[in-house]
Amino acid sequence: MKKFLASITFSLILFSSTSFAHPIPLRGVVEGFYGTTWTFEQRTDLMNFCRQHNLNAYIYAPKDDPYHREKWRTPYPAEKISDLKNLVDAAKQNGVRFIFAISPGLDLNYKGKKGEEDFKFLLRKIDAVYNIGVRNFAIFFDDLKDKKGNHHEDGKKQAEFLNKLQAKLSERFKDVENLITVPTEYYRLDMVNGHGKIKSYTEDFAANLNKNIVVLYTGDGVVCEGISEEDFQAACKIYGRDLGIWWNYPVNDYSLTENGKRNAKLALGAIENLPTQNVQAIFFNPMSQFQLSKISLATGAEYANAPEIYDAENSWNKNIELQYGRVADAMKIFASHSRHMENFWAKCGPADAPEFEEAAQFIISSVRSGRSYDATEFSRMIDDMEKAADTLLENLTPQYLEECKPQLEQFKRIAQADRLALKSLQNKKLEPQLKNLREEIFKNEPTAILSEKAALKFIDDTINLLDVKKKR
Ligand code: LOG
Repeated sequence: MKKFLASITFSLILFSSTSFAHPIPLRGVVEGFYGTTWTFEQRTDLMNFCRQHNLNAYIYAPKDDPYHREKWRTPYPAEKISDLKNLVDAAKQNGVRFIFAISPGLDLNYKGKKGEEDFKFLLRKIDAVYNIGVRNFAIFFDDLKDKKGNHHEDGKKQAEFLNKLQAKLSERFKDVENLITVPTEYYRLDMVNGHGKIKSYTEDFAANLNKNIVVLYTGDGVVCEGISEEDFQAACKIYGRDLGIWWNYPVNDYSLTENGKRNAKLALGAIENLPTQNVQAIFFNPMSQFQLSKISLATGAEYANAPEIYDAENSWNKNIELQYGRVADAMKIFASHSRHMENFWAKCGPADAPEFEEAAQFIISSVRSGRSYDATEFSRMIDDMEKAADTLLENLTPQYLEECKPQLEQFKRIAQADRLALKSLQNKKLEPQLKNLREEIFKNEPTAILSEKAALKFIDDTINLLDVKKKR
């Protein structure tokens, strides 16, 4: 009976949720990050992932594929074309639109003889992938600013160029879908000046661009905490059409170690704070760490399939369980300390380990004001962190481990230092090893970062509080 009731409830939930769900029409992944591109094997794996999570599109736009941007005129070598063909086939088999993007803006000529020539180069490039089955195309004009942060683009010329391409493509091929683009001013606060007036580039681009061309933008900033319904409507209003979103999470290409070779922080949180109404398209820009991107991507897929009822926390837990099976609990602990991405211009992703942060702050303030506190639960959290790091270091397959080993080792060091910090607070005396351990955390090359405001901060807060030398 119980089982029966449960199944009725379950179908009711399913029914009500599906009747509520309005999937975003075009939803998927944009491989649009800087740095090491994904391999063809990984991309093929992604097509399967997209089918499983009901994502229907993938944009091929790796910034560091020279043929995509720097050498956009140069045709792909035969070998690369054959790799692309296999990928396009895999996309088709999995019901995923393969969208081929070119970023010609670095040196594109729009007008005159050179403009004609460049138009032909572009068509040639498109023909080559049309012949292997590609039916969706995108032209991106992002990141064309000079060192001073100014760009010299002409919105009208760009729009006319795209219109001409769109017309040409639909004349030549009956089966090519509408173009997708990203303007040069691709975040809302860059589309307007200080007084809220629309800048001339955006005004010209928006006014002249064929209404069927899908425009993607990244929110109020390049990497931002969310897009409210109002912010989204405001951006759509600027463009006079419903926009699509290029969402810069879990991408971490702007978080680099000192030697610039590795991503310092992994973005392992859920997608959150995105609008639910009138979104035409959503594309998540991932990390070069392919396997680890799947946590956010799976949550993003849930959002995209049912924005109105999406529950980020719930989705995050569920998808880690699906992906990590018997080490899911350990992964949840590690991932919870590596979700928030922030630097002087970027801010995105749920807070790192909020429960830990709260407990740590409570203890620090208790010590400061001479109040007593119970650290049993906090101490257990620290033990669990170290255990989680060990479990993952021992059990993750090499494929996963190669994407997060420095971060896991760092996580372990931080947990050990947290334990010493707690002991120091309890004895009101700095443990002799604590400062060394703290230094080691940053001495390790490459420097991996996590939990800056929670587990890492607890060490620093403790040292600041107890370091007698510092106080003098
Ligand atoms: C690039 C993107 C990069 C991302 C995050 C867009 C439209 N373009 O600042 O390739 O991965 O930021 O660093 C970008 O977001 N530009």
